[in-house]
Amino acid sequence: MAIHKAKFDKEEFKKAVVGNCKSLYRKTLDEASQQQRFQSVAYAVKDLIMDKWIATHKQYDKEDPKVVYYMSMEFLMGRALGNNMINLMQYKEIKKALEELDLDINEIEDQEPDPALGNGGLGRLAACFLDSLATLEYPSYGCGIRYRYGMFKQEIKDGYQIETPDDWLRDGYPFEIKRAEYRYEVKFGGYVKVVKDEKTGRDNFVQEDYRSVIAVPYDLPILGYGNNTVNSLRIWDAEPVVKFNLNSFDKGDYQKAIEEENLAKNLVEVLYPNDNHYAGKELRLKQQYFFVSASVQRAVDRYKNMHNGDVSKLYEKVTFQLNDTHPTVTVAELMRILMDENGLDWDQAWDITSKTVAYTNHTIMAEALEKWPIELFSRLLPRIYQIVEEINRRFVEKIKAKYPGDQEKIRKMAIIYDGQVKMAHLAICAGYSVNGVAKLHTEILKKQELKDFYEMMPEKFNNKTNGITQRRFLLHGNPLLAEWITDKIGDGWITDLKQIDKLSLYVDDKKAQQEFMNIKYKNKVRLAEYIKKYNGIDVDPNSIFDVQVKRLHEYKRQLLNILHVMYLYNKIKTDPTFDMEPRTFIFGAKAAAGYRIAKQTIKLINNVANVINNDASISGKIKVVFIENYRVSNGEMIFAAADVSEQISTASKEASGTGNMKFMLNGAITLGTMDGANVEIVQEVGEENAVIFGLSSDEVIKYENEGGYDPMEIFNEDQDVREVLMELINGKYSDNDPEEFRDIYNSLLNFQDGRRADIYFILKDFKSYAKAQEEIDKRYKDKAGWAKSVMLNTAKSGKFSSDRTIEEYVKDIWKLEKVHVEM
Ligand code: DL6
Repeated sequence: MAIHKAKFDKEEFKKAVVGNCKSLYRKTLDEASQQQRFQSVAYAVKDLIMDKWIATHKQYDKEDPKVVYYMSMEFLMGRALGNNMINLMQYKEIKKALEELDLDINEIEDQEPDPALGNGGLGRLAACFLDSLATLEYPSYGCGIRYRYGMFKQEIKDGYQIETPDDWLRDGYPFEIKRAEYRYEVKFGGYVKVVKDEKTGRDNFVQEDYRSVIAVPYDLPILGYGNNTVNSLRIWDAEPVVKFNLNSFDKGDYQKAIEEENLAKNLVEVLYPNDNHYAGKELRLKQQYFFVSASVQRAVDRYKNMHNGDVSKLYEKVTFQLNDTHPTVTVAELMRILMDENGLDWDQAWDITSKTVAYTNHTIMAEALEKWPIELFSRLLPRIYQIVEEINRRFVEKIKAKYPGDQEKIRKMAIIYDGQVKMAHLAICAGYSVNGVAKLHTEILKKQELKDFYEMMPEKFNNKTNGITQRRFLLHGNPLLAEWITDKIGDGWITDLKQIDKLSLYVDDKKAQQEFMNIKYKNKVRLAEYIKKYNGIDVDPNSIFDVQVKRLHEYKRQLLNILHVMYLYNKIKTDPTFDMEPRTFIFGAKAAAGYRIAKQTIKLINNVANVINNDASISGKIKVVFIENYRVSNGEMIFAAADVSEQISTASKEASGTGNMKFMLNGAITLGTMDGANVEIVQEVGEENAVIFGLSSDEVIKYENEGGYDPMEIFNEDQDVREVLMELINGKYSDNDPEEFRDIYNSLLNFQDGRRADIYFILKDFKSYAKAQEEIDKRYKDKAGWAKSVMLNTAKSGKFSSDRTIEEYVKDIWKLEKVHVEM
């Protein structure tokens, strides 16, 4: 790939920063606040982007390439300033220019709010994909929602999670531009009137008595690394149809005007803070249809403008990738636009739609599967519901034809059944591709969760193992290691991560090992300083940094981790001579606001931290830290500093994971189960360079199918486990209220609320996890062996670049051509 580095005029840039400060704030730089300085710098960087952004879209208009629209309720972008400087290949130059203005780049970067328009892995994956698409010169749009408040900010008070609003737009977001020229009306509610067209005799379907909002897009630039491509992330804001609805006043319809005002205001207010969990809220369905309708209307209009108004070959130039089922109304909305607004008949519209929409599944967790009650769905989206009903009717006919007399198949596969609209079934029925996100996950989909669909339409199913962008998670997040790698093997890895394998040559070289570990140490010092600043805890950078950062969910088993810490603490207390490498257990996790057990787990981790960190008798052998408000920006620093990457989900539950890849890239050893992409990580790096434990996915699935296991047996037979569990309810970690952790205790041992005990096999895997932890300790004692292993993790991470993933999507699903932008 030819890398293009644009000329940088330092003096011009400095002038722009000073000028921005003057025109935005009527201030000189030294008078300005840090936030104002950040804004002044960000606008100057945006200026460096604009010409490329214009050129890219001119080129797209000229060449008319096929475009992928990545439809996603979530884009967890992280900060843009540093990333944009990196992708412009001007990080060092800008840093120098800022120094000359007496500005420290780290402080400036720290002013930027993380645009946190996502919950976790799903949204971050979308952000990595956009980075890779632009770097690989593929035409794309990310389509989403401009949530007024992003993912909540987490504060920890007395060990409890407190959610506060993330007002990321408060000071204005410098990189976005409002595209008021692309406004679309989106209609909700009312009823559908059938009007016969006198001339054609066709039935026209007209929505009447509806409420509507105007969708207005904001574009954020997505820069390719070292090229001129600047794609767009298009996020939609909602405005009332007419701010002062004179029309409505005239008609005395004051109520309608108020309702529309409120509809617009509420629609984009918040991102639902649920990860892998479906909440079934009416507003959520409104949000889905809102951004889908606006995005599809725009995509079809753009296509028509370029093809003399003829939509019949839309699929040749447009593809919609559905990021999970959240945007699945795309299917029916596209049908509606093609039929009701462009006069196509059903078969034509279906032919186009089913060649245009593709679906990615990101979870097998039953509680994440979206099903909408037909009452709600049809009330909110009456025309869309009619279309879904007809899709369902035809699909059921097909099922009947293929499996005559098999009512069971219809029960399991119909789109509408039991009074619900099943979004995954709609996506699979209409999509031309269905993919999972890691090999194991795709196999489980085919054999278990989506077995019937796979049997009926095997040709649609494929795997695309997730990836991450090395530009953010190594080049930006770990500059010391990035520079060292470039020094050793050149900078080809930045756009071709496979090349990082060249580091394998150095893994036995003592000097290289020393250098690598020195960098790890410095990164640990950086994180230790952060922990001291925000947690007030001293941690020793010479201890093993053992890290679990990700959303808090029972299946991810942070509980297993902290129970093991409690067990280890008991061991040290009973035998003060117990020999172990000092360990710092680091956690970071947000829990969904209404997820009781997850929030209790956060409290438990903090309480355990409190007891252990204040016990001088264990001479600092263990420390426990809970990092508040884990997000992309502090994540970058955390990955760089980790020795051990905790990937301990119940096998079969984590579709892929992407944190596991970020740790690996930064030289950490995976301590994990054979779940999600861990399986492929182990394949790449070799079993001897990871530590694997626990039930396999087959074993878990077998237990599940056969009704689980009895955790009481373990409780009765294993004294260590029993001791730890008793500590959950004897007040050892909850002075004020010994009952504080009763729910956690019950979840492990008692059948309750219709749920089996220990459904995530924590006690079943406990001993094997404890052994794996001993193995980590043993391996760490062998300094050279450890250094070799972590270096191999970095060296063998080439497969896990999102560039590879995107090339696979392009080749197997999207069939895009590259567009090279010359300037
Ligand atoms: O594919 C991205 C990411 C995976 O790495 C995680 O394993 C998976 O849990 C996550 N899935 C979701 C599903 N959410 N819903 N609905 O976030 O996707």
